[in-house]
Amino acid sequence: MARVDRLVIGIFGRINAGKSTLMNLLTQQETSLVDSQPGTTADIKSSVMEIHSLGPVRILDTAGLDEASDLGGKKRKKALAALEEVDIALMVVDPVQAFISMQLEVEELISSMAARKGKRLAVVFNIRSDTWSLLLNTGATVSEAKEFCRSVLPDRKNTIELSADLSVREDYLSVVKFVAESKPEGLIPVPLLPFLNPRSPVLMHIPLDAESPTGRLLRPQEMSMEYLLRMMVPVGLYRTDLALARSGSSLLSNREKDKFLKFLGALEQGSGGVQLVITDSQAIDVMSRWVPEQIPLTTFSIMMINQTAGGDMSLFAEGVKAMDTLTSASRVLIAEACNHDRIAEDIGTVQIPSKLEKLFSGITVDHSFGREFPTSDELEEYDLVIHCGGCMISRQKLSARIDHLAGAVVPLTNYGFALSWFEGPQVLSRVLEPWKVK
Ligand SMILES: Nc1nc2c(ncn2[C@@H]2O[C@H](COP(=O)(O)OP(=O)(O)OP(=O)(O)O)[C@@H](O)[C@H]2O)c(=O)[nH]1
Ligand SMILES: [Mg+2]
Repeated sequence: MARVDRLVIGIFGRINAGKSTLMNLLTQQETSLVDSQPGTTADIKSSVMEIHSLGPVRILDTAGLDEASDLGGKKRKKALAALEEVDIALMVVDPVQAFISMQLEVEELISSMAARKGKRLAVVFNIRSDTWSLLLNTGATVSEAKEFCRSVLPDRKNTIELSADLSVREDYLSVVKFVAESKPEGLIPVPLLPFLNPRSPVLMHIPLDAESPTGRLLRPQEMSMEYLLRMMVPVGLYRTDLALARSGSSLLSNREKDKFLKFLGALEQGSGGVQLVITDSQAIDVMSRWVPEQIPLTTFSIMMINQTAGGDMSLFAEGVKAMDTLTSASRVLIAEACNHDRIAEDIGTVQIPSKLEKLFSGITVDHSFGREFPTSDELEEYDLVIHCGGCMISRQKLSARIDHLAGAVVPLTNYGFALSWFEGPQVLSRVLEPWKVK
């Protein structure tokens, strides 16, 4: 199950501007409810598709930002959170509605927030047959109404715009062309293991703990297997019994170690010897002792976060240094982006907290799961955030989280970094060595 790096396109605007009409035009089906009733869209409506000139995309239809009432406030909060996670913000403006109301607060909010968050803003003027006649009474022209709306754009020269009647499905191609022109530069997906050569073998160490679902491997394991095969890299898969490996009995643990070294030795016969061992982070204590020093070693979690973070792990490498300054009075947040029920030896809720507790007795450890993540204000109370590999969240979502953390000035690291840190500075620098992160 490979993860697809999708271009995320969000549709924003005031209520009744025609946002859902645009959603349906882009998806060529009744994805969102369209109605003359203001406030029809409440939650974010998300649709994934493949558009010929754009590749894989996720399109988000959002609620109008100007609905009064408490419910309207909740809708606005969700829509603005979505704005933080898009690559392109399509702002739908009905110039007639805007001109007649003489209010541009919503458009101003979207434009300034997009500029602040570094989002590409593209304006779609919805020239509707059902509202433009209202302009007649004012004596103004559609061009004048549009010019009025442009006055709130922070970067008028570089903001691209389209004028179309969004209810005309035949205009699909021109709207798609417009979206393609809005696509920001430099969105090239990062290879999973960019430093590998195609000939020498890689050993993947997968301990399959009690939480591993029967019938499939975890996403990072499947993704790396697919990547390695595609790259023509010979792959060896190995499962150690961690309970035996860590047992107090040296007889049992040595027997387990010998079996592993025998397998590794066989792979070493391949061209150039084993170029890398990738392990589940939770087994780094065992692997860092068993894998001979000359063979590079890293973890799936580090591999994943490198890709999700767009190939730049410097923030996580900097953040792990905060572990050196933790005390019993510290407060740590463990953020896990995937939703699964947590049993016995869960890394996020059991393993990392108990290692922290052992070193810093009384330390406070909180958790956030799935799509939940604290706001900048809530983050301020933390001394460190330890994030999972992020294989279930998009690059855009991670980057929005990083923005919140930067706002709160809280260091961020990840499971692979943290579990390696517990094993000491040499192990930490060893797992980072293949990535050339210090
Ligand atoms: N003729 C015409 N009608 C349109 C056009 N765009 C929207 N409408 C109508 O305007 C009304 C609101 O359209 P929606 O697409 O639901 O607007 P919205 O921005 O999603 O509205 P909310 O979800 O309520 O915020 C519906 O009755 C649509 O049929 C258009 O381009 N032409
Ligand atoms: Mg709508």
